[in-house]
Amino acid sequence: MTKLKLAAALAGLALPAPALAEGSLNLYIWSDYITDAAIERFAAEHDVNVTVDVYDSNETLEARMLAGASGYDVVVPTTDFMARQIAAGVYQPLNRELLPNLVNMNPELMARAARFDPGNEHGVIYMWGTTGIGYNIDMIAERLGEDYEVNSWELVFNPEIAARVADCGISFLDAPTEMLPAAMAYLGLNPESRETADLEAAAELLASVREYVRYFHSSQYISDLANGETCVAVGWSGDVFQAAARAEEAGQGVNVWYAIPKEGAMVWFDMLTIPADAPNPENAHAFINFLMEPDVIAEITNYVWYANGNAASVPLVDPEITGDPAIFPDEETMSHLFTAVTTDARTDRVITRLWTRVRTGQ
Ligand code: N2P
Repeated sequence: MTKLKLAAALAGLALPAPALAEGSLNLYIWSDYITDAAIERFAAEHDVNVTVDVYDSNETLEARMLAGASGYDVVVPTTDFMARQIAAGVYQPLNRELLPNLVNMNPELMARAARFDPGNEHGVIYMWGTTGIGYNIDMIAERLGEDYEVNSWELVFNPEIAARVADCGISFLDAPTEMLPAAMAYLGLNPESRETADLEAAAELLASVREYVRYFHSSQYISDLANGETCVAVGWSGDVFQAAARAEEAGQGVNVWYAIPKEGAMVWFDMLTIPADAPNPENAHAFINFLMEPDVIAEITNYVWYANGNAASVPLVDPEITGDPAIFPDEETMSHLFTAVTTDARTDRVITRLWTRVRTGQ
């Protein structure tokens, strides 16, 4: 808020509607995905009031977007969801003239994202990562033996093994389009298939371990893993590393780590996009351009532990992060990764029906 606006607000004066485009920016983003420092820096440099709301599922974001008039200027869908939202007219094409920092982006990664958005017309990669297994090293060793290596989905999908660790707390993501393909990978099915029979087989597997799952939630697990409240979480790479970092800082002897299972894991890209009806499209572009400044995005990666899509930022990222194949997958790890697949309305209904069954255990 400028001094003038602050003075007016304190005096209880009604402010005229912001006449200048630089008035505000409303961001809707995944929880635990950006730093306050970055938001404050953008607000100060651009003299803009920034509001931030958070979500932890693509389904939640999609419902807001399809309802329209969300009031948001920048939102961050994952590529598979973004593709069908683009088809539904939810996002505006980006104005490249307002995004000179696009030159900093990694062309190979942007080409991957372009499979969901030809020409990268509507989105820029924010962060990307994998969906794997977060775990408490000591609690697993106590239950499965010092030699047990966490490198397979069996830890959560084999009922005999899951049963042995259930007492220290297993959580699953409340994300059917990620949990079902993970189960398919474990079953040896093609995890990119969306055939009803394959989805059903996956749901049946998940139902068979349901009794060992303490909860389904897509953000709670960060603090639970960090505090030792739970010992296994199917979760997103950076979130698990955030849990590990928090645990280390707390110094209570909780050791958390992350594994990309050998049967394969999903790699996904989260995209910066601008809703078609964004109230402040110029600020939205300015913000996306700001997030493509190498030092800005490197600082965020250093805090959220997700790989970004900005090639120019890599030298500024903590070597502990760039050197970790679980965060910046090497060729070998990449070869085990499968991608998210955009589903149509019919398949969506199948997935929703199966997921209800999995969650309720019926
Ligand atoms: C951040 C989770 C973002 C990853 N908490 C989901 N695509």
